[in-house]
Amino acid sequence: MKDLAHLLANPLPTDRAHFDIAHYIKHTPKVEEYNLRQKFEEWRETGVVIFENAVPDGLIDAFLGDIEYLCRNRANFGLEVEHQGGRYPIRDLPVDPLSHTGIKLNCVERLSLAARRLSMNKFVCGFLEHIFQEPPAMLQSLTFWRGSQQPAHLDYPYVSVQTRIPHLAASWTALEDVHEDAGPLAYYPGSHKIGLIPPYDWGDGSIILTPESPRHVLEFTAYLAEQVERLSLRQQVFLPKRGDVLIWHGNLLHEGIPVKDFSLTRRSYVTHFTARGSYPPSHGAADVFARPVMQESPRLPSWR
Ligand SMILES: O=C(O)CCC(=O)C(=O)O
Ligand SMILES: [Fe+2]
Repeated sequence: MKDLAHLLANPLPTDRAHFDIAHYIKHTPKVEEYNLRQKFEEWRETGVVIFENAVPDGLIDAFLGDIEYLCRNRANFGLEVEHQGGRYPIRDLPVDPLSHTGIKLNCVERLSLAARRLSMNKFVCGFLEHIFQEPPAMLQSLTFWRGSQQPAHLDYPYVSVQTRIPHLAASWTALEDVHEDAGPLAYYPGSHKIGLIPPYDWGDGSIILTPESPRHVLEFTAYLAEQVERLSLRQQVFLPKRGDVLIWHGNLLHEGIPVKDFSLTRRSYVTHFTARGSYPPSHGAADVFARPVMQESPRLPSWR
């Protein structure tokens, strides 16, 4: 069972108290285009780093082209989509996949080469290699056309296929400039620190949500809202430009804030990562480029 003892026994190596950033940076042979020490310190303090203008424009265009093609031709596709608590093959979604807030397209990388390339961004993967102290492996992606309006949460109770639960981080790529009324991403700097928010018990000591969990997501949401109040956590809204990428720690509290103007899109692409050594063997290739394309589906334009 994944319980508190599992959490405590498997921290990220760089979250261990004795991890010395200055010593590590002095001895790593990897040279980065950015100030690694500064980014590392920001990460430790806030649980977030941001790389501006980190994605080539053409790749974003190719990805958006794939999504538009997929949605225009959705009768031919079975990709999973989440909408109002339900999961549907995209061909059966009762609404236009690009029309409503809160809709998530799951794992488009199964169909889109552009998605795989977006996930394996060099800044993201390079930085995560420092954080994990081993190469990262992509777990899954989520594509948003509009704001998610998802209340403040932590990802690890939901993203829990990795063999060591704390070996988790995510990247959030802006596919357009994000307007403050479009329901941007927000986060609570510093909330990732071990020992600050006590891990939530989903029942019988489980730290992850399972189909048998007696606790409901709404109870988790209420618990986290209490913690925000108790710890006076400060919300930081992220208003990126197209091509900016934010990486968050797997224990960082974050949310999609309410949409104020429903005419606005908020196109973004999220990838969850684990360390290669925590990638579940049952999930096939750890290298996303070695994974097969989803069967019985036409290829999206970026493969051609
Ligand atoms: O983009 C958002 O609004 C929230 C995304 C999120 O929480 C996630 O993908 O884990
Ligand atoms: Fe999340």
